[in-house]
Amino acid sequence: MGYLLRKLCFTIALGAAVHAAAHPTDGDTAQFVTTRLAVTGAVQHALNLSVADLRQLPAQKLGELPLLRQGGANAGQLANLKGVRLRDLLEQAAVVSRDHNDVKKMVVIATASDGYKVVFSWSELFNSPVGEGVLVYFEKDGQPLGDDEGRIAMVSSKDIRSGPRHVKWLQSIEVKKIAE
Ligand SMILES: Nc1nc2c(c(=O)[nH]1)N[C@H]1C(S)=C(S)[C@@H](COP(=O)(O)O)O[C@H]1N2
Ligand SMILES: [Mo]
Repeated sequence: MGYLLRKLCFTIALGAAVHAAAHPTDGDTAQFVTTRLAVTGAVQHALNLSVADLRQLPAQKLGELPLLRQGGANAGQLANLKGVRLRDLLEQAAVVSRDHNDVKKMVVIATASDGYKVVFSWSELFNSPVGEGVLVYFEKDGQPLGDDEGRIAMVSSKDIRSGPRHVKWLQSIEVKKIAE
């Protein structure tokens, strides 16, 4: 096989593997279920919280939220959620900033147990209307979250299309300064 052909095959195989990892099939989702959430990185107090710990923070509720995919297609909806604001978690962990311009160069990376990741900027969370709607949630219809997204998940309810930043099986939150 010529070099280019081999390279092409490798690229296709890799693409398929990455795609499979990002879209676990229903039925084998139990392996992704998370029961604790770590808050790490540029924070004064790293946190490792159970659902019971999350319940100690001020509760937020979310009624109904249609989910749209990145391309605009319908991806169902979320309803009757209970959780806490990501902002409140970050305030508890206390973001480290040496001077008042540091936070403007920080991002918050949310990682799920299947490797899915989404990013927020500090400014988006603390200085824009988006922050108000970013909910780390653990309850739906008064019940713990099912294996399809639980036991801890997150959604950015003020996004134009809220499918992409609906993070199932949320595992960690990392605060990181990405520019000097
Ligand atoms: N943990 C995790 N959450 C995720 C994803 C993922 O691959 N893993 N995909 C996201 C995307 S891009 C969309 S549109 C919604 C809907 O995903 P679905 O394909 O499972 O319906 O979940 C989001 N949350
Ligand atoms: Mo998506």
